[in-house]
Amino acid sequence: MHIDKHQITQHNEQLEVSHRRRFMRLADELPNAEQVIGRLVDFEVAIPSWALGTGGTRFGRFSGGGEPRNLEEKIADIGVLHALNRSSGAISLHIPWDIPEDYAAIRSLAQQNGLVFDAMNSNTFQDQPGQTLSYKFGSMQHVDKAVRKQAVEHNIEVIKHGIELGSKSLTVWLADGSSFPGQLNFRKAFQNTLESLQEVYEALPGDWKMFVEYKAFEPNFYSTTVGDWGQSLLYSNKLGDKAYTLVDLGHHLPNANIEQIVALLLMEGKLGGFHFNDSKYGDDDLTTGSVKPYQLFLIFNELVEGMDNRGMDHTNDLGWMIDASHNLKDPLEDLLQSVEAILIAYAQALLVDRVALVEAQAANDVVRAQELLQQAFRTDVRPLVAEARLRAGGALNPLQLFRELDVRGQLISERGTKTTATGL
Ligand code: AOS
Ligand code: ZN
Ligand code: ZN
Repeated sequence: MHIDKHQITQHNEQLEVSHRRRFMRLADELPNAEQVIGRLVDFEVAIPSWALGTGGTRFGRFSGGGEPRNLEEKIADIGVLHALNRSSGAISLHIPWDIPEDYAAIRSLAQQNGLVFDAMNSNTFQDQPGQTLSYKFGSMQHVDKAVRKQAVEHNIEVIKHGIELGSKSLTVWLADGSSFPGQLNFRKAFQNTLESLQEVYEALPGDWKMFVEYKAFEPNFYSTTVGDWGQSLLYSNKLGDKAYTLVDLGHHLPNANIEQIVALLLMEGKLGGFHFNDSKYGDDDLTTGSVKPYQLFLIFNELVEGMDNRGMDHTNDLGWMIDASHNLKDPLEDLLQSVEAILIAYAQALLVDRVALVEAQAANDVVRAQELLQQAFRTDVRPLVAEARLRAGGALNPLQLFRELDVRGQLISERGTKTTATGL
């Protein structure tokens, strides 16, 4: 499966006239349309290798067919997304689900698809075939030093794969925690985890970052050893300059003020990046922006505020990634929707009149401040996002073209209907 330039051009020609009309009208009203478009063109969000297949739950899994059966096919899938939207030019691998057999071949395949390797992800939440010791009672927190050592060595192994592929970061998400009061000595669990993380940190190349991902609950339901941003920040501060906190939007207790967390982490220089998704209840891993688009906008508002004032570069400074996986939709269509939602929220945040906002805040003009945010959020920026994609060589309407070309049908005929992509 491969999308040709001329297929995109043809699609864009069909939509060009109506797009141009809507774009001109909007651009006319905005003081900074060109600046926003420039930022959108530069923006990339990485796609995780495990989001390309149907997720499933313990109650069942319904395969959609044509799912990637190996790393090569995962790269091809993301290549399709990137060809369509020009904003998905990075893949995030998971070890051991994506162990590359031939580094050079994988690197060149990624290059042909215009992709770079984003953060590497380790896995100490499942026992793998042939593994000597079990992670049933945790990995880096474990009471048995031998289990901790196994977890550390696995992470170092993951770094080695990443070095070969040109990745520059390791994301550590630990399922460690406890499900019953009394099961765990919290302080010992923290100390063990810190020591284990320190050993991994020492193996990190000088130009690498380590992202410590927190999660409030699941698979453990009484305590989680990296349970919130405070705990993650404690670890990253103790580890050193290369360690950062990673915010997965689905990993908070209900109604947490994620935008405030983001603002403070940025202020501390400790925001590593994001796992974008959305949820109603918990770690639902739904399409980004599908449930709480205003929250997504408010997060981007803090990012624009905190990063632009420091002149930070959106493309290189943060690990932007989607972390989604669910049962119902075509995973590729879902990812196109997520990327679009992220670009929309980013564009809206770039529309906020910051000078006026500072004035309103200084004057305690609460109504005006709120109006300024809502004015930006309620602007339909889709023509700006489409224009950015057009200029970057992508499709005006990626989802429509995906369907017109029957990408899924082609993938099914190449790969079959009974496919299972490894992933969560
Ligand atoms: C788990 O809930 C986390 O979101 C992880 O970031 C991720 O889904 C896992 O590490 C898959 O590799
Ligand atoms: Zn995540
Ligand atoms: Zn998660």
